[in-house]
Amino acid sequence: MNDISPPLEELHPNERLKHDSDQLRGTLREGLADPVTGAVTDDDTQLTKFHGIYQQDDRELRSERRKQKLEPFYQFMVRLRLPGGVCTTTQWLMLDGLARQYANATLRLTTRQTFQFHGVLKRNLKAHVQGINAALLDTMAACGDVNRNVIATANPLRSPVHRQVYDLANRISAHLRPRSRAYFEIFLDEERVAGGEPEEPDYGRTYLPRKFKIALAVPPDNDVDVFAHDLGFIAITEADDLLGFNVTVGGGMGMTHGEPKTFPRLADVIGFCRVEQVIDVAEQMMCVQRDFGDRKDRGHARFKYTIEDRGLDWCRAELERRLGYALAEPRAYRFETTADPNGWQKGIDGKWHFTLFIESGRVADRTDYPLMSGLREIAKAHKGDYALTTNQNLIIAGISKAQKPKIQSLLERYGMVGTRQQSALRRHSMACVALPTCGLAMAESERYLPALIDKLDTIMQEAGLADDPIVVRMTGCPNGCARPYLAEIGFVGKALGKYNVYLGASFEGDRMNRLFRENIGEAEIIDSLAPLIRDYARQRQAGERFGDFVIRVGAVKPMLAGREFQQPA
Ligand code: SRM
Ligand code: SF4
Repeated sequence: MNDISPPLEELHPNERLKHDSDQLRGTLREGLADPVTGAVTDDDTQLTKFHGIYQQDDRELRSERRKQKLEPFYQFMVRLRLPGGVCTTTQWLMLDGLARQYANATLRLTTRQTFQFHGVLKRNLKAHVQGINAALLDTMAACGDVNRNVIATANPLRSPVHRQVYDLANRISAHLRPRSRAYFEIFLDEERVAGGEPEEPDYGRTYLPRKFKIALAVPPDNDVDVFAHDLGFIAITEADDLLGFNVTVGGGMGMTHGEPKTFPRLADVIGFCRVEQVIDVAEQMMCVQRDFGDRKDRGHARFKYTIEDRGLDWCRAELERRLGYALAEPRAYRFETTADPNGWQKGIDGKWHFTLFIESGRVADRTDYPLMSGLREIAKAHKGDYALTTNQNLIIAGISKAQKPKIQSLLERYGMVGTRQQSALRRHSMACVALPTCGLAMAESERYLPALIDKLDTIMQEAGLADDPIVVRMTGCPNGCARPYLAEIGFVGKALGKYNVYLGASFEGDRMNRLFRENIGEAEIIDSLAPLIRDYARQRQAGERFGDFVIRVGAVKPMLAGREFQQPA
């Protein structure tokens, strides 16, 4: 049971807020019904997060509305809990309808394998969540100081092992979901049961010190970036049997510019557990962080800092004490890529899967590319699954041989294949949301990276590298939502039009990059990267990746440990 020791007064104010929230209820019910403002109270904005909902405002309208003496244009971002990232095509059609009815007519596929809606007004919020509920989906614990959406190597239809791992992601998610009925009462009009409810079994009244993230990877794919997570499980298989998992702890991407005590950190492998031990390990590891994570300083509250402060040996011993058994020694494994496959893949059961690259995960209808309509038509034709990837892409999964020509013709009709063949560089790129909705963005990301890729593509083509993948990721601030410190080329926003450029992560996702140039604009980005790309074309060794090349030629030093991550002043 969560029994935090120092008096609440000595802790971060959010601890008191959680403690006094009546298990995440606060005054949300009243706040949502208040027609005078488009916002909820400051305290309630913290609590909506635990229900998967963020209050935002359109940042581009701020000054105009201030001039007109209007409150900011408040709106809500709504994030689904979708462990393992699969929905049926029927569910997709329902979500598509909700996006057009209540949100900004787009669906946003995230780096954690789920959906976000943007631009939902307060007056529509309940109806929107009820629509999600009607699709048998929910937004519980998609944000907040809890275990977040559990991610897994994409597409459970790929093999029985993928299916097992997907099922485990769902079981972990269900097991670690808050038990409070607040969500049901606030959004789904459930009556509160008289006599109160028991305290959360794992979370207590103050939940976790900070968010907690779990990923499951099936080698050779490291699409989930398993080392970027608080807790990770790397599947160990033998002759297509799942034997268990190597357990990783202490990964995280977020940092703050100019604050050397904050840094991204790659997780360490601490042992091996059997399949039937996974839920137990996940629960106990989360509870270790619940009890030892920093509740005074939210900038130091992620599990990675608990581990840096106390050490890996301590972490493993504390876990094993709670489990009542020891983890086994880690087993051998090998990752080859963090990328998704491209286009058609034949599954082991003769079914087909089509991976569609979705630029920055944004599903929208643009005049030159009616992607949202196309995916709607495919969803109507394909009675199966859509599997989201942690690279913000979409897999149309489990297509029969007979149905394949129909899907292919729809892909062509809506311009998703053929003329829209994307370069390898673009297919390996990701950008976070950033402006105009993200309140923390310092620079553009999703709206800018495509144009920068156009320019880098020209250099790549001229160098004869049109088909060579380089992992490129951009974020609008150092929080790392697109995991930029694991990109061969990472851009991290510093100010409008200015980025820190990081180089030299591995293609397999097991080495972070290092600062290459600080606070530069587009012209300098191009000028500094073009010669390296050209040299890469001429001087690379057989099979050498760009991230390895830049280290070999001395453009940056290799990263060895999180603590060494280079923080500019
Ligand atoms: Fe994130 C906060 C978007 C994955 C690290 N993230 C935010 C917020 C909610 C901004 C806010 O707090 O006001 C962003 C909402 C923007 C918007 O308008 O939609 C936001 N994060 C995203 C998404 C949508 C990016 C995307 O382009 O897909 C991803 C949604 C994931 C999901 O479905 O659950 C997203 N965020 C990540 C990841 C990647 C991952 O988890 O694999 C990270 C780095 C990994 C990690 O947690 O260490 C990440 N987001 C953060 C942080 C920094 C946390 C830290 O330890 O310092 C923040 C800020 C915070 O928590 O204070 C943040
Ligand atoms: Fe917003 Fe920063 Fe995350 Fe981008 S990385 S979505 S700018 S918090």
